[in-house]
Amino acid sequence: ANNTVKTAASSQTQGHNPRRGVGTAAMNRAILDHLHFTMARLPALASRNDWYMALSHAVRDRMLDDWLASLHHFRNKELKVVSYLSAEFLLGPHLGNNLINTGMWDAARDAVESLGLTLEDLLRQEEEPGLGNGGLGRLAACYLDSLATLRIPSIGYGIRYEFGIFDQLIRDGWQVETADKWLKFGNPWEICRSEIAYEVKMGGHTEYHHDADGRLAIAWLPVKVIKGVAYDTPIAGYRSRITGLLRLWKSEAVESFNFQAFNAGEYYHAVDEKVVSESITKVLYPNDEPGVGKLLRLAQQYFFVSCSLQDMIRVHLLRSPRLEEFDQTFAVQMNDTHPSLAVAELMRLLVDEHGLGWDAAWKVTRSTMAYTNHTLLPEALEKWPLQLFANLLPRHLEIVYEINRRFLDEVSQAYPGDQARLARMSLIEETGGKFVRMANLASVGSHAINGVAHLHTELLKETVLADFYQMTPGKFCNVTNGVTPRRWVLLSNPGLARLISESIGEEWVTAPEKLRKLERFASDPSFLSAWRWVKDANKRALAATILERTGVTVDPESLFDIQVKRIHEYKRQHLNLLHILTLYHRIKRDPGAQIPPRTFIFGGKAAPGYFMAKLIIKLINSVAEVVNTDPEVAGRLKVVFFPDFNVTNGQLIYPAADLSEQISTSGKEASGTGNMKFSLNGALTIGTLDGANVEIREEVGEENFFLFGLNATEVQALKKSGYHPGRFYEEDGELREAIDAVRSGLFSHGDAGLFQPLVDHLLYDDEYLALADYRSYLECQERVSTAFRQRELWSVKSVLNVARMGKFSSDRSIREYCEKIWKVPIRPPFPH
Ligand code: CJB
Repeated sequence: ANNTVKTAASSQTQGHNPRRGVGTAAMNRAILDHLHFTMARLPALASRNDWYMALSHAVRDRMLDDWLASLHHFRNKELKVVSYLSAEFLLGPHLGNNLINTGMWDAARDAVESLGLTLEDLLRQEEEPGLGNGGLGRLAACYLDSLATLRIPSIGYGIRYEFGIFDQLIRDGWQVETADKWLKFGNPWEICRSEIAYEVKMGGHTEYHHDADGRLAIAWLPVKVIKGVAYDTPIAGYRSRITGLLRLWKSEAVESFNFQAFNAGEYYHAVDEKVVSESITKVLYPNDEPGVGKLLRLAQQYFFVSCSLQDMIRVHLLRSPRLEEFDQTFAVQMNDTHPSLAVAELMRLLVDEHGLGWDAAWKVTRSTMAYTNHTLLPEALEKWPLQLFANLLPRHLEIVYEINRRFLDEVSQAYPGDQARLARMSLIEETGGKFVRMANLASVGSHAINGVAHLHTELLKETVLADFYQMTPGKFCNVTNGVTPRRWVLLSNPGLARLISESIGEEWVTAPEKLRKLERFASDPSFLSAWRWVKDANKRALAATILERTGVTVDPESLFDIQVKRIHEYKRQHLNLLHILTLYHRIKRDPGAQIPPRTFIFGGKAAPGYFMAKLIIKLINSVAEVVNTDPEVAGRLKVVFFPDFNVTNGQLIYPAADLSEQISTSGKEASGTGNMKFSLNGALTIGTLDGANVEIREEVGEENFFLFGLNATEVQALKKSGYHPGRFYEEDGELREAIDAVRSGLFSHGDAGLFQPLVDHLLYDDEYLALADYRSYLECQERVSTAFRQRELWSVKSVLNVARMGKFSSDRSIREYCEKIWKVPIRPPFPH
């Protein structure tokens, strides 16, 4: 900003405004121009990627007017900016979504066709930016869509990983990870802002001295300084004329050549520096719900938080010189604890670099920051070994100690003599090795703490953050997750979207409560048959892709029973398997058994180091091999593991589901968002009372939801009274039969040892109570089968599911964040 060159044009706030045509002819011209000028290709020699790039550039050009106008809001003192800090943004492919949101789909399709290509082909060319693991990263992406759609000035800040989440291959039934080279062919959606760059210090030590005025000054003498460079991606709101900003940081060496080293002949040393600096943003850690951390991950978290806060301070100073008012410029949301170093870093920037006193800095830090918790799994609560923290961030450790000292004073005043409470609430864990507890840091440094579904927030208050809740109950609130209906219906299920819009108009896209109007069509036979026609077409499309990717032929008439999500024991893919095995045995025993044909589809990645999850993938594939080739169940059961579940594949899978599997142990899934995508696309849910399932069931009606299993209270009680999974095995013949089959080597070519670890885990530990819920799950699945035989009634339930899912739009979630947490006014919708 300070090196802006003054020209006649720069005095106009809107700057140069080259309106670009969005008609077919203009698009056609623009694509050819980009092929020529950007890609330097002759049409006759252009590859599919060349055309994809040319089209994407043409689309991006047309997003820039709105974007540049939107960026202007950051300088408008009247508008608070939402800053969403997240280590993950699982965006999914841009092109299709941008065409939908900007309204350029038809023009682009026609232009592409006039060039002898198909839009479908070019859409397939895009490598999705998989900069996230699963639910948490995808939630961040849905929220960016809603922020822009609701015209709220916002910046998503994160990390530009060179390698995102790994690609999953299945070899011999096992997961094999390969590097995700999403940048291989170039990324037309980002703009590198080399002049927006910040230095980030790491390591070393601190020194204290008195400055000329006798004041105590603190100097942090790092051993390393790394540069973060901004890469900006425009996020189109749905027909809102607002384009949001996603700013991702890439790490670089401060000087790409260290000339001193170079001159001394240490050329390799100089290049090493560059390699080390660039390694910070090299790769996404592929664990969802992570365990004990690694130095590089801590460095990643600090790096992106520091760049983001420095950037926010720069923007704030364009508005006002008073950093005490920082909270009027920004509302900062920490997406889980990954960005929670922001609390200490903002304190450091304000106190050490901008000269604020501690109290003033603490006041503004707290009123700026808010924290969303996404998990109750104790092993997933981030904590950093103290020594590792001290080595990388010596100054931050001092700040954490000072925050802790003052905080524990408050705790002991509120609860005199309660040593146990002090130990639990301390930012430092001292029981067996010292750790910095990031959830405690985030909680202390925030004015608001929220869970992501009603049940999750209640459990949060009762369990992991109980002490914090008791001390400051007013800080806690719930914001149930939501998903964007733009990507997850309009883009991924155009057939359904068209049918809905023809029946009730288009308003539902931004006002999904209007979906309720569908209820009256649930009794209209011709509507129901159109509804079924759409679902069947989606199933046929998925069946074709399954054949292409796995070689398995599935029957689109069969019940598509789908579980797609990360593979984790708490999500209980193995419970699903036990059901499959039981059906298999029932049919073998009684070929006349009344079981409607089912296709079981699984998808999801396992963390590369999570042995049990990988073994579950192997077991799914092993069961598939046996079931799919057994003539006695031919035409009745099929099992498929759909490889490489990601956003792109999700867009194909959710619309094709009849049944959505949401079967986690109650109390373990914070919310779930796949559950929402399925139901919004007309699948019925079989699920436990967990996460957002509870609220989905409330909305769609209990008669339209297949409920089974223990609830969270019962789970806790059973665990407390001493859970013996072996007893369920002994007492339930069908369960025994299923487990014994796995144990006998039936699915492992006679190798009885292969699945032994999984079987032992179930029989002797079964932390997630799969055996306790087995019978209830089976009975519920029988109700599903019965219901599916009455196709008409099933379709009614399917329509009612969609009609009543309005609550789960991410627009509603974002409005709640605005009201309850960010104190950002909700602007009226843009008049279309
Ligand atoms: N979640 O994906 C993650 N990663 C984590 O580290 C912690 C939680 C998931 O976040 C989603 C968004 O809130 C939730 O819907 C999901 O239940 C939770 O597991």
